[in-house]
Amino acid sequence: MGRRLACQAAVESPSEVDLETSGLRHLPQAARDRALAKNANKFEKVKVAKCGSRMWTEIPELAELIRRGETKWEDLELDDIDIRMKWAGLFHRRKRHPGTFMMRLKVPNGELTSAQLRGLGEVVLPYGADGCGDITTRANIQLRGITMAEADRAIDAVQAIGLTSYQTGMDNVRNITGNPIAGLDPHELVDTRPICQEIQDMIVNGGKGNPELVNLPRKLNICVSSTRDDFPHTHINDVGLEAVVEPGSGEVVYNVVIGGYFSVKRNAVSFPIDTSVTREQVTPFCEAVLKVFRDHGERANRQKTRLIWMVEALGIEKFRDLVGEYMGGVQLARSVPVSHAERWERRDLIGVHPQKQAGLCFVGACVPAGRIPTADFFEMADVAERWGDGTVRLTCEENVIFVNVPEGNVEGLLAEPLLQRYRPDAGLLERGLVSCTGSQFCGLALIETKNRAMRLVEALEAELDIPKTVRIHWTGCPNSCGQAQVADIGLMGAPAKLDGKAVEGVKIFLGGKIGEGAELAQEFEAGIPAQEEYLLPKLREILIEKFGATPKASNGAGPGQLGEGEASWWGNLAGKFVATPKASNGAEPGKPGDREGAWWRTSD
Ligand code: SRM
Ligand code: SF4
Repeated sequence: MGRRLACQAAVESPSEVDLETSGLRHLPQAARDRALAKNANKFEKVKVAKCGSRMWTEIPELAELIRRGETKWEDLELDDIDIRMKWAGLFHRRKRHPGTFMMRLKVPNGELTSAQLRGLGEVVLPYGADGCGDITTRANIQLRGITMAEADRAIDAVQAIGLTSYQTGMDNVRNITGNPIAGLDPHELVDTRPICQEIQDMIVNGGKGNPELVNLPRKLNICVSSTRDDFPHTHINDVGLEAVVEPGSGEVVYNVVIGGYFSVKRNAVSFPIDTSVTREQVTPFCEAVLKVFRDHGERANRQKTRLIWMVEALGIEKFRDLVGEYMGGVQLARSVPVSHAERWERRDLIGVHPQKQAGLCFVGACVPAGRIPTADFFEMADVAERWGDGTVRLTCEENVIFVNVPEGNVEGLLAEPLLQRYRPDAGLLERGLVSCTGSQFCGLALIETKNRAMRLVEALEAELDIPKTVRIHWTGCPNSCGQAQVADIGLMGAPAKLDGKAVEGVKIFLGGKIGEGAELAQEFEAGIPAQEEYLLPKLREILIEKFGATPKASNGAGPGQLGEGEASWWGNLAGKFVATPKASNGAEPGKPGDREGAWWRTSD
């Protein structure tokens, strides 16, 4: 077993640190001191011992050793395989699917070309029934099933199509989100795509990785909003840039809000810091914020290391001054006041909509719980090329938008088999459904989410008339990746008891508002067993009492069941969302597997 496989011992004293390989390398002395302090959290110790960015060169070597049969993934150093690999975007699914990885990408502003869609499909194709993808709540893609033996090839494959998986996990910046209909939107102030791309290129050095920004005290989320809908949710990002018109010059500038985030311990809504930046200042500003965070952020109690904690400790004025200093002595402008006489109804992007370009449409299609079976990557690419301009957009609601579709092509697009599964005319619950990964793959989950979410939506839509879209968000634990607190109805995995025994349960949140006047949902009820026989009547009651739903005129169906002859529109996918042991999936290497053995086959 070579040096690389030996256990990287925790650093006992600062003098033992090898600065070449340590995560301390790009930190100033004060930040090094915090990372080396006795009270530094355990992830700081892992980073001091070896920087996660080292995996960019070590993964190809390790994968090659595995391919040659000289080692096994089980023999690799635990901190490398379970923690540091995340700097390369590879998340070991030790608890649910040991030996396989989820690969998280960066898709700035959620835009993908048909070539990229096919390339992503190619990455997961070899894994047969174990491979699939997900659209995430940051309008991003995660791929599943990747093995250590193929890890380097997967990384190279996504780099070859102009994407990257670097710096997507642990203490790095997450996918930069923008307006999903940027460039097409009659109501946008600016096209957010080049801005998101520029910020990302700064962070990850054009995809090659940027060692200077790999050791933040914690994750950080950035988004750019260009309309009153606030599609990328500035209020729950650590850094939100809101395009506004500066009345004096008529120029678009960006008001800055800071500090939104969710966690087990605290859920914070971002607040304005009385700062605006010009288009030219956007990326230098983000870079300065990241460096101030890196250099001044706490590295002790991990529950208190997100950006807001540092800004609260410094004070807003001191924070602004520091950012200006890091930008080379810039005096940052104050924010631009914004007021609107009339209310703005946040737009629903599902369905067929005219673009600002005459004669062209965008078509939002509902992807059931955000899950993309491997074959659908290829089909999406074909459909986008056949009827649109060959590109698609992803949304934070885990859906897909086909863009630049000539009016004359809309009918053809709507008739595609893919759009019978990814429906542009989805029901008023399905179109508002968001679900995190849940226990199928996520080791932190308290409950299964996606499959359950789909079944409940189907049952509720079958029995209720619902007057308007109700946004139901599922999140498998209090980390709230599924953003339960922004939903009309948020369902969060939580403990519950049934006949004195612990069972999977949920906490229900109600009343989240997004867009203008955003507010977090408040806890409504806790301890509800997640089994459908308990949860379905509870949701039915909430929909009737709080959202004006009415029972459908009899369709012959019992409550919570489909009526006779009423086909389940997602029936083909219905069974594919629940974990089963991975032992045999019937897939031969390199071929899509027989779905019978797939791990998302229904079993509960
Ligand atoms: Fe998340 C950790 C999935 C968006 C807050 N999140 C995780 C991990 C990596 C845990 C793990 O190792 O298993 C999950 C991977 C599961 C898997 O196999 O997919 C995971 N998070 C997700 C995704 C995929 C949920 C989804 O189904 O869409 C989202 C990926 C976004 C992306 O493309 O990067 C995702 N996570 C979020 C969001 C929502 C957002 O960004 O708007 C949040 C809340 C907002 C925030 O971060 O402030 C979120 N995830 C967390 C946290 C709590 C962070 C904290 O400060 O405490 C954790 C746990 C942690 O970091 O310690 C976490
Ligand atoms: Fe996993 Fe919890 Fe995030 Fe869901 S909310 S993906 S269960 S960490």
